[in-house]
Amino acid sequence: MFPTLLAVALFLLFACSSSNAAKVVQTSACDDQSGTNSTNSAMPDEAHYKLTVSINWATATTGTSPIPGGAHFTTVTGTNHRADYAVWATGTRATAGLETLAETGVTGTLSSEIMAKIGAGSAQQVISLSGTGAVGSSEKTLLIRRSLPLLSLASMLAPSSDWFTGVSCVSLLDNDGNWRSSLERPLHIYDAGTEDDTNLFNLGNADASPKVNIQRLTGSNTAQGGVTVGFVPPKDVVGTLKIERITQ
Ligand SMILES: [Ca+2]
Ligand SMILES: [Ca+2]
Repeated sequence: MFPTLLAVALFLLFACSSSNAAKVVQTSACDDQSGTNSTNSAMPDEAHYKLTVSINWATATTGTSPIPGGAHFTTVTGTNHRADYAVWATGTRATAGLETLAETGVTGTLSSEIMAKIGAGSAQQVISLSGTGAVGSSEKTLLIRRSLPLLSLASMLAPSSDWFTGVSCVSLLDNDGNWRSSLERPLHIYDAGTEDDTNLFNLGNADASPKVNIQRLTGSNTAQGGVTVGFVPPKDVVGTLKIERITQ
């Protein structure tokens, strides 16, 4: 018994000391993981950031259709997290939480998924910003932990089948592990791959069968049900996300 316990203790000691001395290597679910493996100790462990979502869908109509009546964006939901967790990513299947958000705007399932990741140490907080009309903006100030520097957000483009906008794995750190002072990202339109798109800008579509990977809609591609998307790039951008470091 004793030699076994000693062996386990020695293994744990070695594992802990080696993880402190070397870079922390994580299984990555994110393309962008800038600064996540940096050992830059000069940077503060936390930073305040202001997020501003600015929407202007009025300039992002399809090639032949005006924006639909009642057009709006639902509550923006997401988290800041490690590279071993992607809330969503193009080329992968949507989670049940993203499917529900993209199809109905309801955020409860996605929030539960994020809560589970918070419990596992892979995410810090459920981030929620107010939704907007077809034109509008919404902002939020957050405290971000340096060990969880990647930002992911999603908001349903409504009404639509399963189309949404947002960002995935935007690092608030540069390659040297310094907090970025400000950055801006375009808000593209994505198809969650979970609902047929035959009726454009309509909630009354069938569940996708089979479900496919999340893809960015660029106008030149064809959505589920054989629908030609018809966006004229760069009009597949419905807004911008501005991320600014602030001092408090
Ligand atoms: Ca779809
Ligand atoms: Ca569905």
